[in-house]
Amino acid sequence: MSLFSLEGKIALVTGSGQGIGLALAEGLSEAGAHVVLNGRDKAKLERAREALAGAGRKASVAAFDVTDQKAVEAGIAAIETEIGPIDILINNAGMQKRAPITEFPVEGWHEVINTNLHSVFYVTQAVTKRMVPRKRGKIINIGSVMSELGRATIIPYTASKGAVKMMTRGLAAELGKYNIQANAIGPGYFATEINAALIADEAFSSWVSSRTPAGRWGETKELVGAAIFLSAPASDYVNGHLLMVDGGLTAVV
Ligand code: GCO
Ligand code: CA
Repeated sequence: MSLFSLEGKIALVTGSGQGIGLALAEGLSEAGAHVVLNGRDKAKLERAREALAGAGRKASVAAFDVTDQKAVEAGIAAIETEIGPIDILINNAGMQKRAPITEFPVEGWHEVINTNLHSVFYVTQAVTKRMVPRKRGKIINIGSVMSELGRATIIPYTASKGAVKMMTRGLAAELGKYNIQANAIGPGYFATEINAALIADEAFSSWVSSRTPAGRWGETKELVGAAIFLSAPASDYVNGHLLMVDGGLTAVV
């Protein structure tokens, strides 16, 4: 079995109806995993599942709101009984809101923290309760270059992604002895739905290209290799690592 094969593995990717989550689900299914697509919009997930099935991939849908702890527990229990044991969890669900701290709406703070951080606690708790007795598993949290760097107008998002980095280290500390590897991926600037406004902003878009050694924005399929690596036996001795996929942005001034 190749060090990078996911054959026979079940992988849950939260927030995988679109954007980075869908790209990761497609990539893991190409590496052989049975992917479970998650989000709140069942119809959108069904369309994504049909597209994967059309390409001969194994895919299922588990629609539940990752910010609702009871729905998460029920959703994870249903996956494990109806589909099988979750081997790989990618905590990808996330959102972005931009405004200066002086005028950032309080409900916006709560929405970002609920979606980007509380969800990681709820889903990871429900999944690891079942992974620990099996003594195997892979947790991959989607952090960000903002896990390490600050940028004006996105303080709630940045706080959530810094916390995701530290949760990853805590999970590595606690779960390593059960042969569960917890790691994170830190995307740089990718052309996804949450960044549409940034891409449309000529000045910002060219700033990203000049600030990034690769000299360009990333394409979501360029995150797949890191996700397969951290989901596969190839990373069985990698714990608590935040793997930046950012064209070099965080490596340079
Ligand atoms: C922004 C962007 C960033 C990146 C994301 C990459 O407003 O600066 O949304 O937050 O897209 O963090 O990981
Ligand atoms: Ca660091």
